[in-house]
Amino acid sequence: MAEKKYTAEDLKILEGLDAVRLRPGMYIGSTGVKGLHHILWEIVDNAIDEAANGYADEINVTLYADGSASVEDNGRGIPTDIHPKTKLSGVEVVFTKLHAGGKFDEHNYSFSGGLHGVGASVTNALSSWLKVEVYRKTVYAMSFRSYYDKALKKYMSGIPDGPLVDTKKKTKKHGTLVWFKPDPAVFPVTDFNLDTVSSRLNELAFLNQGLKITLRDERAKQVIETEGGERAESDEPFFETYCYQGGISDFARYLNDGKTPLYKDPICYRTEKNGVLVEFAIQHTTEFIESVFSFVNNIPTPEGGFHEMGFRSGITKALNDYARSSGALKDKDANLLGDDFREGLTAVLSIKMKNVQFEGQTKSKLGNPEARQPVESATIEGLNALFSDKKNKKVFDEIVKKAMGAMKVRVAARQAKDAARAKNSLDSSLTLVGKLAACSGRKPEQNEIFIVEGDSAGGTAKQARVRQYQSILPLRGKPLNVEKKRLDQILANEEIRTMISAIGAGLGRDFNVAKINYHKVIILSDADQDGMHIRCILLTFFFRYMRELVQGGYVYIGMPPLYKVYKKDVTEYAYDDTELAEKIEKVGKGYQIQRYKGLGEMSAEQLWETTMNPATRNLIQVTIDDAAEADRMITMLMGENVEGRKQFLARNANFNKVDTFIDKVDLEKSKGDR
Ligand code: 28F
Repeated sequence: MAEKKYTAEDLKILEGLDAVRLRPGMYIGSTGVKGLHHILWEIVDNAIDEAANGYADEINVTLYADGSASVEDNGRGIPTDIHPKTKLSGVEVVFTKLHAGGKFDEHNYSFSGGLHGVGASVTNALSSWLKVEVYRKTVYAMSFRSYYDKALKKYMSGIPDGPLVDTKKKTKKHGTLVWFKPDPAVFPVTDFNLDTVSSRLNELAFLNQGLKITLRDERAKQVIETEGGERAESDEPFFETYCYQGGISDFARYLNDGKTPLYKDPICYRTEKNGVLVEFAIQHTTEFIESVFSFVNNIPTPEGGFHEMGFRSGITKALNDYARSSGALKDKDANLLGDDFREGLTAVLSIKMKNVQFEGQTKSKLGNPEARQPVESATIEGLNALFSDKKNKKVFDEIVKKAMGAMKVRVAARQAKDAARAKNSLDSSLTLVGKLAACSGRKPEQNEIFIVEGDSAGGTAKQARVRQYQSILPLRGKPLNVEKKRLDQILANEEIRTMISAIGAGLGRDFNVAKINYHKVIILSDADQDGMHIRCILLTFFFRYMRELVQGGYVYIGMPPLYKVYKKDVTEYAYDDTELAEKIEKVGKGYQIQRYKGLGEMSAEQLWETTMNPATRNLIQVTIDDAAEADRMITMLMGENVEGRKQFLARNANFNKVDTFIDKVDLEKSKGDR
């Protein structure tokens, strides 16, 4: 019997909005802060689609004090007529029917439906209320709400208050407005994060050349500069506009703020190959690390995938060809490696294709093998076209010169390493063993390593630890700031080498997260300026050279308490000033306060209880929410460009250095994490 097979995607359509309520995670990943923003992105995506199809050029997003958000585009407006088959208006279809994968009709040049691609109905199902206005000569309006029906004893999700109505009010506008309030019964936290929203909208503006996106946050005040150059709050709400005539070329420039480019304008190219739209922008700098940011259908793919592979091999092939044709490489010379060409490279790769498949730990890796070849040939074609133009000769000669330099360092470093290994391999391994107090257990999932500021705190931690699963690595003084350092310089640093061998999974492109010895790498430094600096330096190192360690959520920041509040037989610890007030009240009359100036002041027992015991400690998990923003931030804060850093800090003066950094690296606080 020829039975039609239904896939999971088909089933999603068959199910109603109740299913979304029942298992929100299936549709938006989680009901945490990420999921909350996801329902905003579903609406924004539809507006972006309308713009990508050429019908809209402006999108306005507003965040309101009551927790609601609105999105408006100036496109055609969602169809208001009744669909003959469903007997529903286009608006009702969009907000009450689940759409799987390839959104809407086939004729549209639409590539959305990325991560979940379930559409605006999911936003409706997970909102307390949602209102739509469509501007098509007159204003059409429809609203929906979710509520608990006592008689039916069930939750009603995204129910229309009535059919779509033509209010007959004349309008010169055209487009769609969607206004919704995330349901607190679904989301434990319903505050949109201004930073998250603004960086994503900014990114979308880069990815959609010429599109004007505005963001207004009525919960926040606009910060203005007074005549004296001071910063102050104005009476106006926060407002920002993002619009880039240069598209991803402007994106590359933006990422290179604070770096020194090797040539003035990014190299960029755009073409379509076998149904894949490929766009890239490249600009080399005097830095040593590579920063490639890739996107598929406007969705970031920090874990890479087949499109990035094609891009990398395309660059290597095309630039080796150029190096030979320009005479920089002679017949007898070996080809340059991809790594050589990518030293100091900043690149944005943006592709659009149908039926995308995301894979990997964080579902942010493109799993479509068919994407590779089109991207590779588009990259080669683009670079060939650009370097056959005489006026670009200087640019390409600079790139080859930089790559030749990288190659020479690479060869020299290899020789030095081999020589060193042959001479005193025993020596170096002994010093490594001396510093690290390794745990006895052999299960990486259970093991943790504390990287501790200072030998004395390191000593206390060694006494306090449970040696079965806790390793201690004390750091003497400030570790090396790896930003702006070449790999060979970084490897010359003993503390860094110790960390690499302790973690045990290699470094840089060779880093293999499957090999890590610890599933918790915990940075433990004092709660003062020096401690924060050390924390920044270590995070920079992990971000640049063990990115997957951070992406996988294996990096944590240990939070020692700031105060001990005690009397006779009660002791309480406070981790910040608000908590201090609470704890004083709790301990009551006759309390005493000790302020910890550093980890070193604690006894082994205290350190165990407050900072190391999984049942009672505070750990902050470090994750990367927005790799491009984090990269820019680190360049600004950790690099040598003093002027750039000053400007950056002036613009972000409300936060101190570390707060800004950490904000971007998105922290989740967990008390008692086991
Ligand atoms: C603020 C969020 O959602 N904008 C949208 C359109 C335009 C069309 C459309 C959307 C109707 C039933 C498929 C118009 N005219 N912004 C938005 N703008 N959806 S969503 O059509 C969806 C169809 O199912 C549109 C002609 N074709 C399409």
